[in-house]
Amino acid sequence: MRVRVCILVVVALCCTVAHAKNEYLFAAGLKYPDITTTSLYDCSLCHASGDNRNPFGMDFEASDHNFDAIENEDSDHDGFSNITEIERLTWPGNPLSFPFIMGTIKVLKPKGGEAWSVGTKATVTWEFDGDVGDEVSIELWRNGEKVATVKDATPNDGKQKIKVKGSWPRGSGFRVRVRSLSDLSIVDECDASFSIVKG
Ligand SMILES: [Ca+2]
Ligand SMILES: [Ca+2]
Repeated sequence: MRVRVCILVVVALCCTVAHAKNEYLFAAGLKYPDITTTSLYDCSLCHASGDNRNPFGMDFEASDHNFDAIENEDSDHDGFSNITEIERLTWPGNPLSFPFIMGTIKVLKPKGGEAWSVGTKATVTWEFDGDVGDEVSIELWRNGEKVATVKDATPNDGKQKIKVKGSWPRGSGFRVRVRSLSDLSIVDECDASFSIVKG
């Protein structure tokens, strides 16, 4: 009986100590549930080693353990705020860990619903974000199949006039795609289809 009580006391003490140490980690998990299934859900979120805090841990302590107060700080000075790093699942206390920013392209024009007349010039516009490179290609697609590469390579300046060719099929279901030449996976298509009509 005495042995069992001792074991219970030891277990209880261990749990209390462990709980005290992990209290802030539990709080982090409650605050940011997405991290709980990742390697971020660990003492090293705030600690470099043992009791030594990393920059995020130091800011967390200085804020009186208030995650909200340091979300917009960039504790490790890697150019990404703590909340951005936590949302992207990189370490907010380690400058060698930061989000990979993939470029994006968004085709603005044509919007869809237009009718391009053969022989006239149509305008394609797009915007981009992140590292998309200096040049893009412009492609004409119809019902999921590529009709033509309208421009092999044109400066990524957000605007290009293109001549509507008589050799292209006419009818509905056309879309334009603008694609990065430095990363062919960065591509966008206009939101809705347009028509090509006789000039
Ligand atoms: Ca950072
Ligand atoms: Ca970082």
